[in-house]
Amino acid sequence: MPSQSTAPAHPPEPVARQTSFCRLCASSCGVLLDVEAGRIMRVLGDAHHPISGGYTCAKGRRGSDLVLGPDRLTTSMRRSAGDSHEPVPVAQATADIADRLRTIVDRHGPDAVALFMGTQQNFAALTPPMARAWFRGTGSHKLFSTMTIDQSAKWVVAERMGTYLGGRQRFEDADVWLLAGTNPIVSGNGGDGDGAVVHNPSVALRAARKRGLRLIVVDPRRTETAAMADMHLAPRPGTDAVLFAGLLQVILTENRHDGDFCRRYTADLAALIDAVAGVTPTVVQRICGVDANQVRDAARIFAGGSRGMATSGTGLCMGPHSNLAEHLVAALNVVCGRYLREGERADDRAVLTRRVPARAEVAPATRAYERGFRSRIGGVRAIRGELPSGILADEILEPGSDRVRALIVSGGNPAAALPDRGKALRALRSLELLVCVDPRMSDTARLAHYVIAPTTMYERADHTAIMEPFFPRPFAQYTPAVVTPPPGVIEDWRFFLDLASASGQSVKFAGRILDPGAPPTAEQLLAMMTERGRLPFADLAAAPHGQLAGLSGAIVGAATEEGAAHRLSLLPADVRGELNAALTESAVTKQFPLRLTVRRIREAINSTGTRVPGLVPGGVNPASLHPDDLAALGIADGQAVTVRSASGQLRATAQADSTLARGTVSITHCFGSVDPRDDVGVNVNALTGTGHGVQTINAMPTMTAIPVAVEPGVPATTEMT
Ligand SMILES: Nc1nc2c(c(=O)[nH]1)N[C@H]1C(S)=C(S)[C@@H](COP(=O)(O)OP(=O)(O)OC[C@H]3O[C@@H](n4cnc5c(=O)[nH]c(N)nc54)[C@H](O)[C@@H]3O)O[C@H]1N2
Ligand SMILES: Nc1nc2c(c(=O)[nH]1)N[C@H]1C(S)=C(S)[C@@H](COP(=O)(O)OP(=O)(O)OC[C@H]3O[C@@H](n4cnc5c(=O)[nH]c(N)nc54)[C@H](O)[C@@H]3O)O[C@H]1N2
Ligand code: SF4
Ligand SMILES: [Mo]
Repeated sequence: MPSQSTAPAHPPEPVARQTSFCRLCASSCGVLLDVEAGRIMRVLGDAHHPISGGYTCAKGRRGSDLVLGPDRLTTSMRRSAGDSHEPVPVAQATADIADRLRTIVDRHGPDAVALFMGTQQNFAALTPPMARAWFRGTGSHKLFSTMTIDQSAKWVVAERMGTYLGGRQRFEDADVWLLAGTNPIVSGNGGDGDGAVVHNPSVALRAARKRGLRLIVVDPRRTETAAMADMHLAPRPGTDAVLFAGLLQVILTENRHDGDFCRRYTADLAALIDAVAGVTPTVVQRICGVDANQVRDAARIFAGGSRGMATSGTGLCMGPHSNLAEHLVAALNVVCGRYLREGERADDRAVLTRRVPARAEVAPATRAYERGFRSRIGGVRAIRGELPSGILADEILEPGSDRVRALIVSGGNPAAALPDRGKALRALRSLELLVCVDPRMSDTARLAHYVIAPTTMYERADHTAIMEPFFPRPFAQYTPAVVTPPPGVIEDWRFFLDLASASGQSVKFAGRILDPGAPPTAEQLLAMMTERGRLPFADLAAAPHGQLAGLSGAIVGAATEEGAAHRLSLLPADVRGELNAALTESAVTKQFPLRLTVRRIREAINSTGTRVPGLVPGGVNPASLHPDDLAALGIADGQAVTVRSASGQLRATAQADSTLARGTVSITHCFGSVDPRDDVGVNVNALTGTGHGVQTINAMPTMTAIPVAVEPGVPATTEMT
């Protein structure tokens, strides 16, 4: 803003109102931006936006502070002596990085180079394909992303069960829906549903309930979403697999399943019936702490609905037995036949991207991960071309000829996000080369040799191609850059293209080899990405509030001859073994009698927002407990406490929260700082580890439902992260 005391040399420019969309989370809400003298003065919801209808959240309305705030990097940085950084022109930085990568590859081979793809990379259409294109050119196998410390249990399910290719039932005409370990009113997530609860979620859920949808929520906390539900089951954290086995038991023994769907599309229903036979509502009550009658009612309500799915989020996919829990959620949908049949209207949401025809058949389980690149760390295999991020720190630290020595981080903050924070920080600090592409000095950036300063969301042209699966209706939007970026920054995609050419690699994008001598513009690349879609790019660019694409008329086709022979595997032997383990293990111990769960807040998306002054209430993330638990522990609301787990400890401020089930502690992730002088809360990954409880296949650590103890006061030892 122009200073009050100095008279402006020119009359102030008028405020111009521009349309765009927010790119901080998958919701992609339509916004109006008041721009004055090249700065965004205000962010408002776009009431004419066909999907978000004027809705924005607290962090979206602070979007300009988030991207243009005081800690915004306006030039790339290079680490100088000690831990300080000095500005470096991006062309110089790119040339240096290419040199250093070449030296590392010459000495140790391409697998010494790794890429970590973070959450914010996904909200820029051009970044993921270009970062991947650079990475492909390196010849390395060391590709990591946040998916494998998030919901890769969903990948594991598809690998072990197979996938029905007709598509999933939709929220819009569902009469029942079950949300487990997800709080869409805050996260805009809702599991891999159909996007209906992603946009303006409270309004969407209220409207659905009004038309008769029955909502069941499974969460140890009475969340904002649970408060709107017909039924709220609050299991002990980490016991969801048993709860879902129990729901299946009721449905199968009471013959409430869809026998026709099961006969046509599953291979082993009898094995599932047998495996869950002993998991009666009484057993569920004992293990999960959910009343047996509630289990029975929930099963009957879910199976009694004619349409609607069970979907899940991080609360399930991060807990112990996460692969099993997610498998049983999928099994519940299968036995209730909650998929689209031949002749029904097919999923239509591919507008800018190519539509994959839906067919009433099964892609069988292939367990392709068994043939993936094998890491020397525990023999863990790549799944869907990625190594699990749970082994990234060990990939860097453990000796071996293909040890990771150079790491490029794109739109992520692994220093805050990885499990076992102590080990993760040690690993990041020990790299020969750490490059972080980030508009802020994040924790990861502070440890990096080079920080590449990219444009931020309102400084770049973009479209919604990669967000399409999250829209409830076929929709697409394009936005031009609304404000001019500072001269020292570079578009994320352009950094990866330049790095590839400085390394002598060619880059393939949307099916063609790009000429590094004459790089395309962002608009040209965005247009290329949409060539196989059904909406011409020119039409898209002419629709400032985005474009509803209408229905394509596509229907679910008949099975092919080959496809008709395939079946879903409901209960492979390894899944059965996991169920037996989940039924016999008891995680509660005297030493760690409580369970730490993780939850999201409206005001921050992962670490983004945690440092914006005045955005997060209280500025830090407290450790919340039920008031009766606090009283039993002799802890007052607001008092300093120590939270301990088998993996570490942290100091936090206790907060009374009566929405939590007894025995549960809740802390939001991705807060805290590597700099002890910053007062920005605590990092929950001081309490997570990569030892006990790590899942087979995707090496997913336990990142929620962690056994902990809470004590008043600060710890005697000073070892804190
Ligand atoms: N214990 C525990 N740990 C967790 C979780 C949990 O629930 N519990 N959650 C896990 C999950 S689900 C996830 S997804 C991860 C989050 O892990 P990450 O995705 O690694 O973390 P973010 O904080 O989202 O990092 C995004 C970074 O991108 C930067 N950024 C913003 N805009 C741009 C841009 O336009 N370009 C570029 N290049 N960068 C940009 C931000 O400044 C920020 O530093 O954490 C995981 N860790
Ligand atoms: N505002 C905001 N939105 C976000 C993000 C953010 O940080 N802030 N992050 C984004 C990202 S990266 C992701 S992956 C998605 C995640 O989206 P969600 O999965 O919906 O994440 P949460 O809102 O944390 O909801 C998880 C819920 O799981 C519950 N839970 C914890 N442990 C257990 C358990 O053992 N069992 C059960 N049943 N429930 C449990 C928690 O109480 C919490 O309510 O959100 C995205 N959207
Ligand atoms: S929900 Fe909030 S952060 Fe997400 S797109 Fe909408 S305004 Fe932006
Ligand atoms: Mo995530």
